[in-house]
Amino acid sequence: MENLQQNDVEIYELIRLEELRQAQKIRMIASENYVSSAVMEATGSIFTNKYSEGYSGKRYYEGQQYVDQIEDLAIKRAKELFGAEHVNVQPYSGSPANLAVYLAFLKPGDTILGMALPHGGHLTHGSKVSISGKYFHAESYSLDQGTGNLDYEAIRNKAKACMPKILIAGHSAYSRIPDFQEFRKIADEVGALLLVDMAHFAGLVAGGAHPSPIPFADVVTTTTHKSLRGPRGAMIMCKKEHAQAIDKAVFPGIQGGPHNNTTAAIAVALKEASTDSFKNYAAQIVANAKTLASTLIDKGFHLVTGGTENHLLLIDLTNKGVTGKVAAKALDAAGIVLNYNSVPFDTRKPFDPSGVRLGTSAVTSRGFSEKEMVQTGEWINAIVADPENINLQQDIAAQVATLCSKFPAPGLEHLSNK
Ligand code: DSN
Repeated sequence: MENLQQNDVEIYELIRLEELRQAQKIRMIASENYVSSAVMEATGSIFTNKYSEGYSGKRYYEGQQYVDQIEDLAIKRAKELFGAEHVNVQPYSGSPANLAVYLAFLKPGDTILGMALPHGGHLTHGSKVSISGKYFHAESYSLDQGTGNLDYEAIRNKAKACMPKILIAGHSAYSRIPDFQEFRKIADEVGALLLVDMAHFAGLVAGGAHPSPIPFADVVTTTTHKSLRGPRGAMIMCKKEHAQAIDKAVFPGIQGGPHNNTTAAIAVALKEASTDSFKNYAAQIVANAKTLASTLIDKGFHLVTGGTENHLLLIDLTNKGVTGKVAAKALDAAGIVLNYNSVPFDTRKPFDPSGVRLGTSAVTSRGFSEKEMVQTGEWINAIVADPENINLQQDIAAQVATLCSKFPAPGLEHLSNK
């Protein structure tokens, strides 16, 4: 980055510091990952210079000879990987993707039904502070209070009571596999479209480590940068009959020109995600999450739903006498980065909730396996037991950095021994 160093040393140095942070810490924010150098190169390519409102073969500006080819390739690869009938790769990220789906099928005031945010849903699934809850009549379903699992009879009853136009499945903080067939049945019983937001587990679906929602849903949205390990972006996949409505909603409905550098990088990530090594990666993400879950359960941690079937764990720390925020900050100081998170039926506020959420997509990208997960669980246990102990945090942070140096993260291999 010689040019950057010369032109803007402040930004240059901050990027170098962030590289070190990502190299030396155990990154367990469930929505984050490390992209390959190939994805990074495409993201930083000269396609960032090009405008291309419209779709392949029907653009509003000239000079699209190569843009059309990258967008066509990204779409073809997504269709093959996920078995989708129609794919739009232009949404800037997950929130605009979901908004485009609402614009395609709803009028202001229409009813949507999604998982409540404090129970693991996403802001854009109808939270009152999001446009999805302000412009539409948003109803929500909760998890079963006893098990922490999805309760399909409760969802069915809620759907029959509010008759949504769109039923939303998918989540940001739920560690089990949804029954997409059951969601389909409920949607059909009330005449709703079924939208599945698979942003968190798209990589697991791509790698065969999680059932696919594609055969059951009318529309599936996903970001491309979580377990799928691509650039910051999103895709919408849908049945052919909805193709025109979705495309019109993305452009010109809510967006202008697509970010072609991102589209190029999505295409690269989709190629990577169709390899056998990505299948192994997806399986290892889940194996790592299960190992971490059992390590923590053995140490008396209370995991919502009692465990995990995907990449993430949601831990209720109430029995440990520590809030999620205190634990998250202490763990960050010890080199283990995660986020504080509400747990279902939380009695605390979202900015200082009872739980933490963590995921294994990023650490698995750097090669952590079961042994490192057990070690990570032991460190988490030690910090949570004594969250004010600065010496302990520093001691563990040094051990974390040593461990990380043995597992070079994709794109940061040159820093692994610093
Ligand atoms: N912010 C993402 C997450 O952390 O789950 C969802 O958009």
